[in-house]
Amino acid sequence: MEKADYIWMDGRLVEWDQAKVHILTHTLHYGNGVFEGTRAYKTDRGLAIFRLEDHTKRLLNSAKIVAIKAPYSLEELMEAQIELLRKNDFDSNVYIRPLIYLGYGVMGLYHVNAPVNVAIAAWKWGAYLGEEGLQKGIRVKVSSFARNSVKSTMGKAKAVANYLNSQMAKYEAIRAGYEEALLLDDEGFVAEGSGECLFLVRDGVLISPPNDNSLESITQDTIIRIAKDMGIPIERRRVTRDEVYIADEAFFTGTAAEVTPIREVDGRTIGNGGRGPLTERLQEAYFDIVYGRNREYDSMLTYI
Ligand code: PPE
Repeated sequence: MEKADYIWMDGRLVEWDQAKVHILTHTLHYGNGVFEGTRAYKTDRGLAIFRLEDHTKRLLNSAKIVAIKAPYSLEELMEAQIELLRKNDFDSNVYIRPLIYLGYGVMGLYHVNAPVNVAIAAWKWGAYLGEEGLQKGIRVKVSSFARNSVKSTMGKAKAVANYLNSQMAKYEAIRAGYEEALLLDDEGFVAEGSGECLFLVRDGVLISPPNDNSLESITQDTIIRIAKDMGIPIERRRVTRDEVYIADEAFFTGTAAEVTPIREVDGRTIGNGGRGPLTERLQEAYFDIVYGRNREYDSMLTYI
């Protein structure tokens, strides 16, 4: 990865190479921590963070869910992210990664006495599933791993521990020659990708599963708002894997993945085998918004 100058740690800007933790950091051993992934885009009016407040709210909600007392307020965390981007003086798009974690000083599973630390890093991160993926679409495999069950984990939290499952699904998909995994829930309905939500298009209708078994995705919400504004009919309902196979179009959404078309699932070609027409329209509209080219959505941007 490409280094930046500074990382924000507990209220201080620390040089990138000095941003270290103790080996007995609680989160490293027991996996209780929460994070965000937020992008900032280089617009005509400078760098702008996309939906900063929504991402930061979700970070604090995640902490609440896993019973970590965040030591900073919403305003302080938003300000910290802005400060980090200003001090690093980036000349391109960046990805921002805030992390609330349990630090050094207490071991054992009873976590509430462990110190709570916060770090925010930002770095240049290009197309998550490749530049070609954004244009031509990616190949996806339905995972042998079920998405974390709501009976034993809490998927409304963007919790560090939830990502072991995502990692295993991603690893399996890549090893099998695909680019991304699609996870079903424990009843067999489509849940989400390893780090994305799924959309289908059938007969001009945009379909996305509800968030009972997926992260409450900010990109998914953005696409739904765009589609509403375009007058495109939207359905939030459960989807099975065979419905994905016969969709006219399919795509993934996520902060990192942005809007990535899906051209194949389990050896079945989706639609025309490339980026579908509605996918392309929504993708274009999404990029117009994040790059500040559509003033109607300017309230989603925080200019640095
Ligand atoms: N589901 C999961 C499991 C998920 O991790 C993400 C984001 C989403 C859906 C989409 O959420 P949103 O970004 O709010 O639209 N995944 C992040 C992690 C990527 C990584 O590899 O790290 C991201 O896109 O930033």
